[in-house]
Amino acid sequence: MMKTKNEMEKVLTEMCGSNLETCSYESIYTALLKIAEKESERKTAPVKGRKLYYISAEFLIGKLLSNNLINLGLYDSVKDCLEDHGKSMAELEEVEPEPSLGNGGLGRLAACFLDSLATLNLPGDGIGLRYHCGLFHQNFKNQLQSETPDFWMGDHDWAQMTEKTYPVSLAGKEYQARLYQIAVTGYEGRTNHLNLFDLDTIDPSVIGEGISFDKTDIEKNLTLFLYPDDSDDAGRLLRIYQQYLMVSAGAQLILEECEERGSNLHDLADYAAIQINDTHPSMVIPELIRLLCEKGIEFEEAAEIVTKVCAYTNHTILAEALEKWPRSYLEQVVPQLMPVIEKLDEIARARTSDESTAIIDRNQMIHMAHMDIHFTHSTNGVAALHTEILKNSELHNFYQMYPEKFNNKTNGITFRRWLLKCNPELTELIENLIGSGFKKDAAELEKLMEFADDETVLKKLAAIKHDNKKAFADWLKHTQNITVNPDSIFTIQSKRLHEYKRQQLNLLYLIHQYFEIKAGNTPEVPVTAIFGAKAAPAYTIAKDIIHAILTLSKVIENDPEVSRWLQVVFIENYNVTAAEKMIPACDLSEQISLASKEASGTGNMKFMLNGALTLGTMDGANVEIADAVGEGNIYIFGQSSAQVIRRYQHGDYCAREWYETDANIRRAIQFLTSEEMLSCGQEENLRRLQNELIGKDWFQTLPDFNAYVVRKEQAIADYAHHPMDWTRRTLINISQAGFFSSDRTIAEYNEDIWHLGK
Ligand code: 26V
Repeated sequence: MMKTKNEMEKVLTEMCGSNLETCSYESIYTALLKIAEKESERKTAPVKGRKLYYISAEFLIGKLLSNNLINLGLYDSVKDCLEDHGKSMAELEEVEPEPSLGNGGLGRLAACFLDSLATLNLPGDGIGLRYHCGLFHQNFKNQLQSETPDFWMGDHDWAQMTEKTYPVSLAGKEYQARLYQIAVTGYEGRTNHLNLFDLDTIDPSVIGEGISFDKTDIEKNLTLFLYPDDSDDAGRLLRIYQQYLMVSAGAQLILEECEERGSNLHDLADYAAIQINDTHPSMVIPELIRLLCEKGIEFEEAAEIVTKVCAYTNHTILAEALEKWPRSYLEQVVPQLMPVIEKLDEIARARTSDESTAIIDRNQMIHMAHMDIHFTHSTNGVAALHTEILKNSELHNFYQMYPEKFNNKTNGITFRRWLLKCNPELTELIENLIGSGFKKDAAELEKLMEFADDETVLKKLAAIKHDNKKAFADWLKHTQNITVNPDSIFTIQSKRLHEYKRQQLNLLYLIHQYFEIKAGNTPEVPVTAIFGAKAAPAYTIAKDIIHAILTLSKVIENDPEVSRWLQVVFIENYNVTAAEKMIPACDLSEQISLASKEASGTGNMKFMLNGALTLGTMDGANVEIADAVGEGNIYIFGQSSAQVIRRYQHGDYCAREWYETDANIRRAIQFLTSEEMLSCGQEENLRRLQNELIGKDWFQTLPDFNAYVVRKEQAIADYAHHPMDWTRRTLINISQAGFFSSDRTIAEYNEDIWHLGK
């Protein structure tokens, strides 16, 4: 293994076939990809005992080059060697396309988990789909979002085609699912694999305008896109096709591997643990039972085996996001599963007379989460509050039936990508202060507390934040031609666009701020409000919110009186790569979902780890962040989850009353259709959003508005007047971030649910 710079130089020069000064970044990238692949192969190890299969429709892995080089211990020698030859890692990284195989938190969590599994030397592979275009590319034109396909697969990517194929029957026709594999390198750990299935027959020429395509031509379109909007029947059916391709091929792979390792299938639970990531892979339950029965096992035993093998994670309490399929859809696409699902429904009904827990309900809808809870041994939520809400309200009837199955696993993030990779300066400072143990044992960050009052350290920390803000500003200029002021306070809200996440609350605040500045009440320091968010293509109001923010950004830009103090920036095509640039540059992290609605959030953890203070509601993992740092080191505001749940139960929330009685709220909402806004934006979109906020406001933005304004103004004043204290509090946040390492989360899953072999 070539550890030193000189060894690396020799190998690279040989592979690139010319002097490193003159060869292209593309050829260096291809050479490094091969080197990393070879090195990671060396670190694959045989499996003893139980192996985990993490099945997920999404793995938002991000770019892999730097991550893999760091994990394999090659990063420094590559970086130094390239620098000697006038080349930079930053430019090299630009060559690699980002695999866009996820929507947001759920997919990114799966990627963090794979990293932690390999780092902890645990045998655990991913199973998913190889989407050719992944999630759409977001474009802004006239302050509106439009979508185009993202052809992320280049000639050289990390997914290696294998000879393995598995037959999968879809709507009575047999298809061959081909296995591709991406090596998952652990930080000084073992190599696992991400197994992605695909068809050889996919044909991008069926794509029409934007991201539209003929949704009926399965052979050509099945893995073209990450689940397209399900607003029409063909789209919903396509999702079932995708899901079954994934679970059927996945189940065959699992059984094959376990039999090869000596399982007689009756003892499958000694060889395999399957984690079902949300309900998208739930059909793996009936599919495994079907396959086991085909191999001669009795139905009841097969159902018991599968229950022992499988565990389910719930990632949302939004009712509309809990998948249920009309029976006729499954009859059409996967008729072979229907007898199995019917029997499972009978068994579940025999356990209880409670109709609300049925798998097939009276309207002939099939509830995937219900099947998961009945036929797995574990159901977990992803943050303490979320799990409590599942137990006490959303899934209360199930909790009463199976209290022993319910458990919490608070999410986490991998520190390799979200600290070592994205914030090398901060990593170095931490290493100089407390040694390098924190890279594998995140709890060691706590040692930083010792420096909370050390002015020299705090000054260094503040300088690093400033450097990161400048680097982010350069990146913004270079990629999006936007100029921002690194001496302003950066407030960032980056996450999928959804009404429950309440980007519209931030928008209303910014309008409020606009009026205040006009009235001479300028903030203590200039403010740069940054957003990053994609809206689902069919989610009209979400797109209207983007439009309103972009329009406000223009209005302010055109108004020198305001733009000296306030700038609104919306990053186009927010993705993992953009997140890696933004997060280290953030001062104030906006985590402002309606309490009870955000299952966990993981961006909140990334910002905290990189030295931002959180402005947030008591929702998801914010609650645990607040507990960890203490109330003086976080800005909490808004209704509690209990208040929100009560309001929903009483059904007595009336947005219009708030609008009519509160002058500030009224002024902000009215501004949406003001002359200023209409001169830059579209009346139809702005008016629709305005009507939504006054007439419905389902996610209760208005009751939290005033508390939000007060807390945010306080944060901005603190930042401006007490910079040293601000930095001290960011240090406390960093020191308390250890709990939010996905290494801790994975260790808990293993301890309580998987019990993997080593
Ligand atoms: C899915 C859908 C699909 C159809 C319509 C509306 C809708 C709304 C939300 C979702 C979310 C799917 C699940 C998900 O991504 N959950 C996220 O999982 C993260 C990792 O556990 C967690 O941090 C986020 O709080 C949670 O929203």
